[in-house]
Amino acid sequence: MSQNNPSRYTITAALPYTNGPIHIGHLAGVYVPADIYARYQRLQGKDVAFICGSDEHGVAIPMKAKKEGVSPQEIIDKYHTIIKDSFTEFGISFDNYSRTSAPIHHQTASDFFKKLYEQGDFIEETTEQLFDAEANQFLADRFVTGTCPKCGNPEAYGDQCENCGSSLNATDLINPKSTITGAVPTLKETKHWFLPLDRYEDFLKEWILKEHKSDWKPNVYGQCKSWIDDGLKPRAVTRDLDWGIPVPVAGADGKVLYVWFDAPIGYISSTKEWAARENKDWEAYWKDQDTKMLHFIGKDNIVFHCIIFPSMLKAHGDFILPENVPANEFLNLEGNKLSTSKNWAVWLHEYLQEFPDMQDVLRYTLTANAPETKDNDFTWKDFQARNNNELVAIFGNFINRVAVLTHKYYNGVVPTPSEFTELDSQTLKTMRTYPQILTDSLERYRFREASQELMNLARLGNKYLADEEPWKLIKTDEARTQTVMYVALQIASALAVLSEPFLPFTSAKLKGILDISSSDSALDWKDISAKEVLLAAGHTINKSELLFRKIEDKEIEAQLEKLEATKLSNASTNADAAPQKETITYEDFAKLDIRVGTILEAEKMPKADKLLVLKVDTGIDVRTIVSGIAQSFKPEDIVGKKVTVLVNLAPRKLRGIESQGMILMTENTDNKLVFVNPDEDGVANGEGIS
Ligand code: B3M
Ligand code: ZN
Repeated sequence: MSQNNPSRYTITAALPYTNGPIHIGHLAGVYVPADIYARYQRLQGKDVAFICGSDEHGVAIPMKAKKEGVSPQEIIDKYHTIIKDSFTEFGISFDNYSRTSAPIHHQTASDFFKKLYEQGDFIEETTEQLFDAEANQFLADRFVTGTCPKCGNPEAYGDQCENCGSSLNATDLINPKSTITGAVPTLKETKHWFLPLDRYEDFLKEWILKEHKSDWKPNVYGQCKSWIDDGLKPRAVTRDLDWGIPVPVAGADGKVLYVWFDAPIGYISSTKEWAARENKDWEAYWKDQDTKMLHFIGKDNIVFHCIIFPSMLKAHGDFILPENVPANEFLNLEGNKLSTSKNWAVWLHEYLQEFPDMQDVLRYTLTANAPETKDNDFTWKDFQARNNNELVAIFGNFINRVAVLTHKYYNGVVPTPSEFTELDSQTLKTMRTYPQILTDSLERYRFREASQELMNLARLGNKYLADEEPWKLIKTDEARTQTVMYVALQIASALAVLSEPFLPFTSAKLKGILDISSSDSALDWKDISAKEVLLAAGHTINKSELLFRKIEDKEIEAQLEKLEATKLSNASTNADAAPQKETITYEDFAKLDIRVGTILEAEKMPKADKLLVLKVDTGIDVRTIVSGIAQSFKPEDIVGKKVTVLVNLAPRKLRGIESQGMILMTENTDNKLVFVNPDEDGVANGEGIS
């Protein structure tokens, strides 16, 4: 079911964490599609609140602060400003960009919690949670990583696995490890408030599985269905942390609201802030059934926006629910996952230094190649091709010809047409179908498709000029040339209007060239199909200027070299590496007797999943070593392997077998165990390591 033709839209875009600047992945996944949609609805004459703000709570912020040796407040102030500026520079037309540290948000989130608390919507429970004794800190969310119980990803976070999108509780993780100290956590009791999601199962089944089966994107619907089918569990909405919104009830000292409890309420607070400034009624945008609410997000945020936040809204009772949650998949960069910690990204502020005034090129490339239905790859070559072959060669070329010839032949005055030929009428008729074509794609959140249709309109114009060749016609048939130029100018006007959601800077420039920015000549979306004349004969246009410029090979090579340099520096620093241990003396090291050996025999330890029993030639003897590597190696594959052995480790009995040493192991980049391997020619068993 979907609302037909609502008059009011609340469009939210995920609140970015202020723990770093934003990159192309953020733009492609969330902000460009959201902005296209918001601009498009405004052009349709709809009442739009396009809402966003910075997400300044949660574990990510104090972690980043610690890393940079500054206070969390300094971190959020710094990145809030950088992020906000990037949005403005890329034309993301938020009606309001707030921040969750704002007093209005603290108040709104506290009140929301209190209402649910007073209604008895939470379960208060003392449970055992992961605790890092060394850091004296409970471990949840990003303070802890471990293996995802659903997909086996060894780097899942305490609240979520970024590989399979599952939402997790920290205690679900297999082999949890503190990200603060690297320690294996212990369990310690603490009290928290839980939102019993299981109570909302029936509601979610009805609302998502029945009502939105056909209008939500398959990736979104599929994820929701699998969570609901798995059975929902109560989820803690408070944390033991000193950064965040204090839990506003008695007996909750040292506890704050879980960031995913307060952040979506940030959409409400940001709407309130805007409404107060604009003298509007915020409640209409959150409570009126005639409002269509949409959440634009990345796929890792689906559970929070489709399951948890709607359950909170439902529990609260006064609010409407999102009509759709058009989440995107992820964007990769040159074949690798975008990563802030590995600096594998195109940062928006850096892009603008290198490609000044070329915001629309990036907006267009990211839209044409958006990760709408599957993860997608951004490549610099594709960026260059989209620019040179589409924006420059089709859109830009068409407009340039129209503007230059209008000045050359008519001093910039739109000529009077004579009789239309069949081709003229057909071309204008096709032009008039474009608002509907774009609407059909945009209303289904198919932004890639829409961007290609927009380019098809430019193609229509380009082809029309190429077929009619006014630059030749002018020598033989002046009247016909006037008609051709008139038709071309109508298409240019249509492009100026219809490109606005996608290419706002270009659209503004083009409206400037055509001089259709002033209110008496302004056009909107519907006018393109409804008006007989878009640009009247006798109207004077302004001087032509180029809309796009060609991107040279050397500019692309420079970008690729920059990424190559990042790869090299990443190879020498490992972002996942554990912190260095305490310093030791050479005497401490010299106590270790480490030698080269060869595995002679290997077999599985009966009734133990992890253990192999090895016979190892150490050069001084042949001895038995029990090693916990059975999940990484098959016994038959390792016989004959050269290995490094700690031979003077005190013997220890494992399942009744005495292990007389330890094989040194490490992990490869796939987190698989591998031998520390002295694989040089001619190293004999028994050689020491020093
Ligand atoms: N701060 C964005 C992220 O996961 C997260 C979104 C909150 S939206 C309410 O990067
Ligand atoms: Zn997973």
